[in-house]
Amino acid sequence: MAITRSGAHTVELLDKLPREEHLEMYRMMVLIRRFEEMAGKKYMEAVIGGFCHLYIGQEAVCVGIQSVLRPDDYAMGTYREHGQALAAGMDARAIMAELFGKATGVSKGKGGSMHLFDKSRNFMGGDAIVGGHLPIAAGVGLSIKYRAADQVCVCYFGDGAVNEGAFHEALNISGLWKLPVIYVCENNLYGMGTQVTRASAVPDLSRRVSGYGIESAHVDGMDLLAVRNLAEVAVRECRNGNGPYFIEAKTYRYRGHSMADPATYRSKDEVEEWRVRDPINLFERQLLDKGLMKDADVQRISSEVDQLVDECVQFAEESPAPSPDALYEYVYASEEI
Ligand SMILES: Cc1ncc(C[n+]2csc(CCOP(=O)(O)OP(=O)(O)O)c2C)c(N)n1
Ligand SMILES: [Mg+2]
Repeated sequence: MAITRSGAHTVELLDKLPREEHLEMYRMMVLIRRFEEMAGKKYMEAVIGGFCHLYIGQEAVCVGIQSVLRPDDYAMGTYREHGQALAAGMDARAIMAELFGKATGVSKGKGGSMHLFDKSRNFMGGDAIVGGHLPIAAGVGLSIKYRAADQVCVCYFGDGAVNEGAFHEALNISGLWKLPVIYVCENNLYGMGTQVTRASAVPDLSRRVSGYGIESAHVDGMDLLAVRNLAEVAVRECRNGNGPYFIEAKTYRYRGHSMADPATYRSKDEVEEWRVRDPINLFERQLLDKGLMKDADVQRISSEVDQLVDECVQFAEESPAPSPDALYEYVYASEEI
């Protein structure tokens, strides 16, 4: 029988975790924000081509989740996966180079923004098909179980994916076979321009999995420590063989669905209401109030991150485009990645 419950209270985590861990999570959220602002700028300059979906506003979700994973755990996401890839420890320079379509990119310039991949970090990619990677996550979960390992696989997706057939097939088999997969639904209220209440018969998404015997919970996705707290529970359950686990993180994207979307389907007031609870500002305030961070730390992290993002752009600009000979490489799985 599935249980639905809200994320646990989080304030104790402020005391419990070492200061360095807090600062690293803060730094990662700032890096994701600045990296994406730069990606948006470079897209508008037509330096980045193809699609580009920004994660700005949702940073606390992936940083909170990834912060409790081990390096040998797996993660995968949608086309909105820059932040998840960074939080999984992938090289920011190689991610930017991928966005620029360069040979030094994480997918050798063949994938672009929606197909970031890194075997060394067990990041199994972005995926452009809504719901398409959920069965893949179930497959990774099956491989973990088959090997009797205690890894977990995190699968990030949006509120739009819960209405896809692949979602229900993946959750059913995961529930039946007790696979160690943490399904993280980032409910940012919209699938492109369609509000979740206009697309889902049951808009309380954490209840949608009750038919599959999967434990589920929802959490304030703007509160980093709330996300981390719930992620700890989910990871523990999955490592102990009590998976899968479903997390609904209630969050918001400030930008349009993609760079091509002026977001006219929602009011400016709504965006501003969410910005008041900006995840980076909220966590910064918590750390400053607790004395875990000083204004000088904020300045230092800000300039270090800006420098890194500038290095990313320089690296991407100076990198070569893939050679025409590379066109047929990696078409078949036999080649080493
Ligand atoms: C199977 C499929 N149907 C439709 C699309 C077009 N499409 C791309 S993104 C998207 C909206 C998905 O919204 P959601 O799952 O909430 O994720 P978000 O973009 O909000 O992160 C749609 C319909 C697609 N890529 N794949
Ligand atoms: Mg959405």
